[in-house]
Amino acid sequence: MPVVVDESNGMEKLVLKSEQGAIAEVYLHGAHVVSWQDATGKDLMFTSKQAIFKPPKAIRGGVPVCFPQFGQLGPLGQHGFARNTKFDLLQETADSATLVLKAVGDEDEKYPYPFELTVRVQLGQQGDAPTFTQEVAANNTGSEEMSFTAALHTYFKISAIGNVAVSGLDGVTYTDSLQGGQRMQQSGDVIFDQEVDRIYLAVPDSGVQISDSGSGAVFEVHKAGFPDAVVWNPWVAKAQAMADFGDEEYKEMLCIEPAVAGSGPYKLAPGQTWSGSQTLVYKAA
Ligand code: TA6
Repeated sequence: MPVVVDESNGMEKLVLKSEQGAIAEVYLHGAHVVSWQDATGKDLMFTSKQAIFKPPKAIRGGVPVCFPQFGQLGPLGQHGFARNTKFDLLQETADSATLVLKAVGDEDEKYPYPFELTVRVQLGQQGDAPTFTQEVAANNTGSEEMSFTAALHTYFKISAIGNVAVSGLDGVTYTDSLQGGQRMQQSGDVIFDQEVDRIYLAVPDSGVQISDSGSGAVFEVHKAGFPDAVVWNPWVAKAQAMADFGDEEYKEMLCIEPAVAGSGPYKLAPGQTWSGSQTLVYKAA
């Protein structure tokens, strides 16, 4: 499918469709995936009804690409500038797209390091389960060492926050962003009855799952290249504080974000490339 202009916001996007009928929409702005639906049209990712589709503003939902910085882990604005910048289309097929950001080093005076960031999105199928694979690669095209943190800040659509548990993190050390980065150890599944904002460190690449007792569905989160995983639900106060997020929308979303965060920053020598990926598997009831 060629690049199309979304009539509602005038922004360029690609609409990917798998052989089985799953659909994903990827904006050139930020190489931002804003939706992933199964073949029945069910939303598997969350995007706020109040999301602002007006560059350079990052879109609230889907998968913001956080690079060359995650959060406040560096001198740049929150989550770096890749999610606020338009990518070029390198390649596309019916069910995949590859986009690239060729940063020349003047995007932010605090980051005078040129790089190329490639983002590839691929829809697939694993038995009856639709899959979503996203690969990122950062190549240092400059003459100096560059360091970065990063995340694929994925917003999952869930039945209700009280219905979900995240497994696969038992015993994993995390830093609690709500407690000044205090190091803690996860005991059992992660459940949600308040704001949660945690960076889990050195997380196994497979085994993290979101189980939704409301729908009976399970999301499997597989990753590579990203050592950490961020778990975030804004809960009531933070939801009310975000203009591009509905006050009640915290109930229908959960972020699990493969990241180079607490285990970073990573460093790239001139000419060196780092790559990371996530593969999401949606198993309906
Ligand atoms: O995902 C964790 C986090 O760093 C939270 O602290 C919260 O700020 C969230 O990202 C959203 O950040 P944003 O800049 O998109 O509002």
